[in-house]
Amino acid sequence: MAKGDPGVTSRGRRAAPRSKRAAGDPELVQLLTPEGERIESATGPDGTEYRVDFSDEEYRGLYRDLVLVRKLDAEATALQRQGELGLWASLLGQEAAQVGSGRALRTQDMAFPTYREHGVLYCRGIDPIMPLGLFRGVDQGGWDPNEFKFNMYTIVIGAQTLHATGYAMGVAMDGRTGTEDGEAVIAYFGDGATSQGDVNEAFVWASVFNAPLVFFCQNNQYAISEPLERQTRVPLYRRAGGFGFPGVRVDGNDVLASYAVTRHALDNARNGQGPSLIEAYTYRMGAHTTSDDPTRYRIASEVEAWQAKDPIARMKAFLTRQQIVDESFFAEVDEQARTESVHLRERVLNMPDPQPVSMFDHVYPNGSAELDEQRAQFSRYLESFEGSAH
Ligand SMILES: Cc1ncc(C[n+]2csc(CCOP(=O)(O)OP(=O)(O)O)c2C)c(N)n1
Ligand SMILES: [Mg+2]
Repeated sequence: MAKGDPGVTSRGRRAAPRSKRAAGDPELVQLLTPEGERIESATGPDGTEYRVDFSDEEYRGLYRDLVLVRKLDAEATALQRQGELGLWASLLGQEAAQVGSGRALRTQDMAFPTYREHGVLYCRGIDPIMPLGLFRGVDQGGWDPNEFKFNMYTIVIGAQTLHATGYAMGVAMDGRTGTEDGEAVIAYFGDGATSQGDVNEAFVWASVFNAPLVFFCQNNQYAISEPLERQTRVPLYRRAGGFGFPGVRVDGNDVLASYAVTRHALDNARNGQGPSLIEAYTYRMGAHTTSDDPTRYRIASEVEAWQAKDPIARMKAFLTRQQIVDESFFAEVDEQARTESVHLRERVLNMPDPQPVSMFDHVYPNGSAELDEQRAQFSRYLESFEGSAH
C-alpha cells in the first residue's frame, strides 16, 4: 500500500486540525489524540515538523491493518490457551506502533524484529501463520528474511540490535545509502532491552560508523514484571543524545504519528544521515506472554487508563468524526478479520508435525561431517524406541 509522505503539506481535512503539539506533553509527538482528533503537525525535540497527508483510502487501509493484526493476535492467544501453541507473545495495545512503523518501511528496507513484531511481519507481506508455526514448535520461523526483508524473530533480548547494526554497516559499505532510494534498516526492541549491553554496544557502533539504522524501541512500560522505572531515570529517547544521534518520543498508540516519525527517520538513514532512536510510548495491554500473569504485579486501574488510549478506538473515532467511512465499513472490516482468523485457526490445526531428525537440516548450508554423525546418533536413539511400549 502506498502511503503519503510526511513533510508534505496537508491538503486540509473536513474539520480543522488543532494545535501543533500533543496537549499536556511537549515530549510526545502526536497527530491523533485518544479522542480521535487530528493534530495537523507536531514538532520533535530537534525542531523537526512531523505531519502526514493520507488519502481517505489510506486512512481506511491503516484502520483495516490495525483491526486485522489485533484479531489474528487474539486468535493466536486463544490457540495457545487451547493447547495448540506452546507459547504466544501478544502485541495487544501495540498495534499502532507496529503498523505505523511497518507501513513506513519502503520495500528495500530491512527489519530486525524481537518475538512480538507480528504487526510489522504482517505489513511486510509475510503470511501471518509463519510465527504460529514457530510458537507451535513445528518450524523455526518459516519465512525467507531476504525475500521479505524481515529477519527471523529473536528471543535473546537486544541481540537483534547488534545484528541490525552489522547489517546496516554492510549496507553503507556496499554504497547502498546516500540517495533517496537508498536502503535503511530498522531494529525493534523493548524498554527492558535498553538495559542490555548489546543494545548499548549497538548504539555506539551505529553512531561511530554512521550506520543507516533506526532503533525503534517500543516502550510498553514493562519488561515482564519489571516496570520502566527499573530501567531508566530519564525518558528513553534522550539516551540517544549521549551516543551522538537524535532521539524522539512518539505516541505509540497513534498510528499516524508512528508512521510519520519512522518514515522521517528511515529517510534520514537512507540519505546517509546515520542512525536515530524512536521511543514509541505505548502499553502492553495483555500479559508479557501466555506464561505470565500480570495481575501479580500491576493494578487494574493502570490497564483501564491505557484502554482509554486504545490505538484502534481513536482511529475509529477519527474515521467517524471525519465522515471518511460509514457504519458498513466497520462491519465489513470486522467480518474480514473474523474470516481470516478462522482460516488461520484451520491452517494451524492442520500443520504437520516435523520429523525429529529434520532439526539438523538447516544448521549449515552445506552440512558437516560432525552434524552427519549427530544426525545418525539421534536416528539410532529414536529407532531404539520402535516396538517398545514407550
Ligand atoms: C538475554 C536475555 N535475557 C533474559 C531473557 C528473558 N526475557 C524474555 S522477555 C524479557 C523482557 C523483555 O522486556 P522488553 O525488552 O521490555 O520487551 P517486551 O517483552 O516488553 O516487548 C526477558 C528478561 C531473554 N530472553 N534474553
Ligand atoms: Mg517492554
